Amino acid sequence: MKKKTQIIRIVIALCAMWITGAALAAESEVKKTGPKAVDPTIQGEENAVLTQPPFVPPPIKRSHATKIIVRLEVKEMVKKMADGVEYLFWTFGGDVPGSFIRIREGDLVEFHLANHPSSKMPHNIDLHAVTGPGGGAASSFTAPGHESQFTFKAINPGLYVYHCATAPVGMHVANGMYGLILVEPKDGMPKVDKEYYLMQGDFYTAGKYGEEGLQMFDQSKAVDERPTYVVFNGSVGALVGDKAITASVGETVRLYVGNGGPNLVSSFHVIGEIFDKVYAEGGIKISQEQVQTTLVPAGGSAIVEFKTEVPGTYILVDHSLFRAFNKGALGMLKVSGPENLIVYSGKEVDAVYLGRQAQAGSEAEKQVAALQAQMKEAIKSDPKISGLTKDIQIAKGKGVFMQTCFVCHQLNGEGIPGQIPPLAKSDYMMADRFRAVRNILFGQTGEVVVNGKTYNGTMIPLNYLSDEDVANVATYVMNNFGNSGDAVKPEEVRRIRSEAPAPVVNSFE
Ligand code: HEC
Ligand SMILES: [Cu+2]
Repeated sequence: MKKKTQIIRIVIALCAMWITGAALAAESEVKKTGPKAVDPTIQGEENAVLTQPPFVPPPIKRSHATKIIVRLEVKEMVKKMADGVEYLFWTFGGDVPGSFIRIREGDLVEFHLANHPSSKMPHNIDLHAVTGPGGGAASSFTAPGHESQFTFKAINPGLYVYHCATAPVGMHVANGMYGLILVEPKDGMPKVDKEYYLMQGDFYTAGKYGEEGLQMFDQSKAVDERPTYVVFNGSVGALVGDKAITASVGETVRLYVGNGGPNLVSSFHVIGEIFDKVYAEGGIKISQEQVQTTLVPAGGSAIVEFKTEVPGTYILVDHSLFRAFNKGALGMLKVSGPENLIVYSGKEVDAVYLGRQAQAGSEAEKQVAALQAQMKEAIKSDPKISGLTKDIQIAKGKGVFMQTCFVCHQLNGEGIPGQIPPLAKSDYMMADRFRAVRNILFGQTGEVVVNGKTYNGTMIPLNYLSDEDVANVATYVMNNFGNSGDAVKPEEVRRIRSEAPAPVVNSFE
């Protein structure tokens, strides 16, 4: 019941947001030609180079301030969260984290925020590099299919987070709406050989870690700060295997590390490296040297630098280790080049230590998917194995029955005379292979005749059960209590679930 009112409230809030969005958008159309400030220090004009993670735009060579035009587009898109797991990400520029923006201290930034017409939500941007109320949020509120423009002067150098600040802010950030903007100091950043961009984020899904399919955002997990996923660059394995970042022995590497949160603070560590220099919290001073682990606050950043001495695979983690090994906060830096046995000698990656992450990467993923498809085919055509899968389903389904159905239908499936119909030897249930599935997904109410007796009650939908649970419990009840029937497959449940609920049949058939 509480859930229902909550949903209604959310719907009302969304409508209100949509209306204000439309109003603001209309207003901004009027304001478009407002006065433009003139800044005498600005010479020329150029378009900002934006890059997708893990890449960083080239260093700025200019020795003067300029007017720099940044065009960023918000897109809501379904992308991979982990193998077999998808999520509707809200992105700045199509990626999580959003495009990396690099400008110079003193630049005048003409910022264009477009919201793709396919978006369902209005969005805006709060850049921590902006000095001014809301960091640009109010001036950039943009309805789907619209574009906003505002201008700011980059007064403060540093590595800054940007994020969406549209209500509910936590949810927009939890869906991936964050990125980094580097405001290089006037004299530039010291030269290094390699620069990369990575950003941690915590994600909250209705299903547990690794549960396949398109996963929904889970508000209560987010409020409780119990993330299902904690990842670098938007998905489990985004920086693993052949997607690892790379360097050669002897090169200096600089990582621009951000943390979008929305909740967790990151204890950023590279296993087997020591940060020669850390610019704590994304400031422009080297704050410490010889650092093992540096804190990256939610809504904050850090810059770390180190020289690679020994070839091999270096594991990037949030050293809150269950996040790394059980929730995805793990990446790789692959360093190639000649061995340096004086500094280190030993085997490369310990596959047991890293578990599944060690062999991940897109090639391995494709291989596994192909093999799994082959295995499914082989299973289908082998009657012995398909028999065993049915037995497994029955055994699992019993567990679901004991948690969910038995309170009404009773342990022996006999039901309660006059109130709850029996599942035991139920002619009604067994007349249709998917009747049990439909009952579970869509509920049933009104008169029903089971084994010659009439019942007139209500079974509420139990559609919170996963496709697998429904398939298993249906298989269990149809192969128990004196019934015997076919197994129901999770794919069949998924298909039925996606159909509109069949009209309830109050059968005297
Ligand atoms: C809260 C009580 C309740 C729970 C829990 C419940 N049911 Fe039912 N179920 C009913 C009632 C009441 C009816 C009859 C509805 C009507 O009269 O139209 C029914 C009808 C059915 C029917 C069709 C009639 C028959 O006996 O063949 C099936 C099949 C069924 N339930 C399966 C299940 C399964 C499987 C579960 C567990 C996943 C379950 N039910 C959980 C109350 C419940
Ligand atoms: Cu947003």
